[in-house]
Amino acid sequence: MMETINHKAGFVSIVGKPNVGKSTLMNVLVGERLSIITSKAQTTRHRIMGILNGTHKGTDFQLVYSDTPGIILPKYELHKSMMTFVHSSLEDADVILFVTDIFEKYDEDDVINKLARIDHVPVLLLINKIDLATPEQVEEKIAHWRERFPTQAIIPISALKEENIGQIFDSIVEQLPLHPPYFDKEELTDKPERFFASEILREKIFLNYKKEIPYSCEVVIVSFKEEDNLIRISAEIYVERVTQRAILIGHKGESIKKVGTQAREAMEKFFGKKVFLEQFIKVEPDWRSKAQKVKSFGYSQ
Ligand code: GDP
Ligand code: K
Ligand code: MG
Repeated sequence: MMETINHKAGFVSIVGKPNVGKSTLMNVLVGERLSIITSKAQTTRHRIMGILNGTHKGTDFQLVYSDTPGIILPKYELHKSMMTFVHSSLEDADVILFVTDIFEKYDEDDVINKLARIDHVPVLLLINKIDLATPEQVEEKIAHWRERFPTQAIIPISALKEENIGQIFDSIVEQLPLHPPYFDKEELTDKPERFFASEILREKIFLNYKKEIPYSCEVVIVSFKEEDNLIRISAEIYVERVTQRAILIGHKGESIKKVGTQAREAMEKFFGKKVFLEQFIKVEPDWRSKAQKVKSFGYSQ
């Protein structure tokens, strides 16, 4: 059994508009110690970005940083997805990091009004990129947000220059509830590239097919080879039935081709390199009920 005494654990949701610095902040917060779990532990509610295990003031903790699938969608989808997010996933978070930057204006945004009214979950409002502003501009921005967030913590930061990061970290861990680890520490893997490649492909499958298909698919990145200017990625997509494979492939292979193109483009953007993506669709009857098979979907190599 897992240790339950004197252990803190919780979900930390990082939300905010594109380019405010969420990924940069996440990387700084988890640092070298980033570990990612296998995709079988994903839930539809949380898109797990990183897990951090550690000790803070004598207490072991497990922080599960997450994002929701909608938050990484392009801008035109953002409002809608943030609304969905506000309605569903916020209830699950133990701490919310709401990231904005020094330039952002949110004047007429009802998403913000909703966030400001959250009182069951601590929200840390982080004003990022203060390295690009004068102290007066930072003060002005804090005052601007203070009106909307009278009770929440407002922390000016620079994710890039790692300013005030310790303060965020302390606040997060202090707000975490006592809880045993959500994810077995033994099962964590340190292969984030594969994890992100599989997450990107999963997301594209999710966006291109109706509900049953995404839920009956499992994506396994069987090889991930990084060369000078290119990453070669081979992915296997497991489905449970021949009929599901047919839907996945689509008329003359058009559906899977579209998924592959979208996934490749997103991977290129994410990794900052050209990607060569191969996809193989395999039928594995009832893979879900085969615990061993599912286990082998991990990235143990
Ligand atoms: P995300 O879309 O919210 O995940 O934002 P990213 O983390 O990808 O950052 C978007 C851009 O802002 C990148 O070019 C980052 O280097 C830059 N950036 C992030 N944090 C800071 C910061 O504190 N200061 C400055 N000057 N740039 C930052
Ligand atoms: K970005
Ligand atoms: Mg990002």
